[in-house]
Amino acid sequence: MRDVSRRTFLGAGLLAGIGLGVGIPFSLGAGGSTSTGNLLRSRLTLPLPFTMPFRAPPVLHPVRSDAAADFYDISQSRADASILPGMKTEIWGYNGIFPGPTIVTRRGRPAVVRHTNNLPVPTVVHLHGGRTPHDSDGYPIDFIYPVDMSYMNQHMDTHGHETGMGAMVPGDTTIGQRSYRYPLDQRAATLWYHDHRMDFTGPSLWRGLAGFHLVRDDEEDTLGLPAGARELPIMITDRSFEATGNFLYPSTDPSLMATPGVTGSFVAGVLGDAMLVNGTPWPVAKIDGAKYRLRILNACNARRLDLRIDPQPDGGLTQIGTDGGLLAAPIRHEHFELAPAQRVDAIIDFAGYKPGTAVTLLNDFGEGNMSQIMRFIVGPKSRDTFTVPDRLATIEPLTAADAVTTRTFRFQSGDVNHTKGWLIDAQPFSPDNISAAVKLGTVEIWRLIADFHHPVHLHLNPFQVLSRGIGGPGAFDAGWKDTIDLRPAEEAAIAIRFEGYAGKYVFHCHNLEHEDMAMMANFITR
Ligand SMILES: [Cu+2]
Repeated sequence: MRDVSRRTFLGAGLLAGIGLGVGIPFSLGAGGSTSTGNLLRSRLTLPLPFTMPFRAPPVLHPVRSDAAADFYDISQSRADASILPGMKTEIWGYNGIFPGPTIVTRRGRPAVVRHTNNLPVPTVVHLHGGRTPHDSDGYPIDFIYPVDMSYMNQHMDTHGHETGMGAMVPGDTTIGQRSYRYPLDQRAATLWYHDHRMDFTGPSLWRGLAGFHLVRDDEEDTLGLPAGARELPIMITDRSFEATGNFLYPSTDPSLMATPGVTGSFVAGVLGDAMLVNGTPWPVAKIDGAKYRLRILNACNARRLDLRIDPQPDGGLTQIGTDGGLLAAPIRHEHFELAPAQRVDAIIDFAGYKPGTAVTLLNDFGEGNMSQIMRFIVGPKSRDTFTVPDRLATIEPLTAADAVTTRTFRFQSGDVNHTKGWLIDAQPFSPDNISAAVKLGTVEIWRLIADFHHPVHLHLNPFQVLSRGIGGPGAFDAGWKDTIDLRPAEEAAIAIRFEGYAGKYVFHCHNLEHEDMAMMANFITR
């Protein structure tokens, strides 16, 4: 039955013709291609950068706690948000806000998050970077159907039966509500939760379904890292807007019920022309002259970022962590490349600037206003006893010698049913195909080969980058990753230690347009 749906969207969405070297739009920066995607221009005048105040998402408190877990409640709902001055933007938000509330938990303390779907369409929640049992991992067809099914029923009646929800074999579904159980027996790290519904993840995140989930632990606590007002979550999303102030997204089927995908050249990826940080366009933050911890997440659908602080602070951008938590030792960078879904945990020392200095977080992969992200206005030098330690955490390095097997996966465009799509090993995603069966407790090497930019994400377990091409890991590959930034015509090798839970999990491209257009596959653990 998946074939029906897949054939429909391939016919409708990809007629523009993707092929190797033909018709793939790239966003070009000074150094060549920087993102695989196409710029979508807003139909209104965007605000000037650095005119709106920075805000952090609120922290979500448990509704109750017992000896076994903390319990949280989230309502996925539509709301009118104030994103542009004097306008309303309809969002889909966790608790009706974008980004959703931040969940903060400790290693080994389970969290149970009950999501209620007050949206018109089915949803799925994935905790990105979470080491989670299969039934709470947000498998793409494990839908939470809406509390109110009227919109779904209406669209199934008109055109959904043959091609959309009606043609799909659902997974483990619930109606209205689902409780996700997260053991969180894992290192402190910057995780995030977001929608993961098969074929429609791109438009769902674009409308706002994303939030931070921070895990803390004793190892991190011993470092005395900047905390409280000096620990800033920074979720970067590019977006485009309709003339009405609503988000603009080029869905083939705006009902998001039947035909997946996006129109025309946007099959390569949707790049917005407004840079939002925690839902605010180009915000400005007033800060102390002191060291800050910035947890930066690239939550863009397709846009890669090249972060730089201007003027350069003392010590540059000191990286202390990555997707999977703290590095073994800090790394100083003058700039930092961040692909969609990746995180960088960084210490920035603002004490070296004269009070009143405007310090800008830049994106050297962007042009015009998209080359800027946010601004800090530095206040007076303030009491600060923190110094970055030489050693941060214990990380066991994985090597090829640890591996029991090597597998190869190719991420590329190619023919399916006489048309083109985004594929892994020439296969479009199907819940029924298993691409790898792995044994828990073993290490494997996966060779990943890309035609264009593909940020490849594995569920369940983090990995270490062993090589890119014939060289070693890149400058931004250190530590435990859950997403690797594969560049055009690049091959990389990663080492994964599979552990935790038996079940079926996905790996996929985190360019969300590629993911929705079938660049996803299953592995099973046993
Ligand atoms: Cu991709």
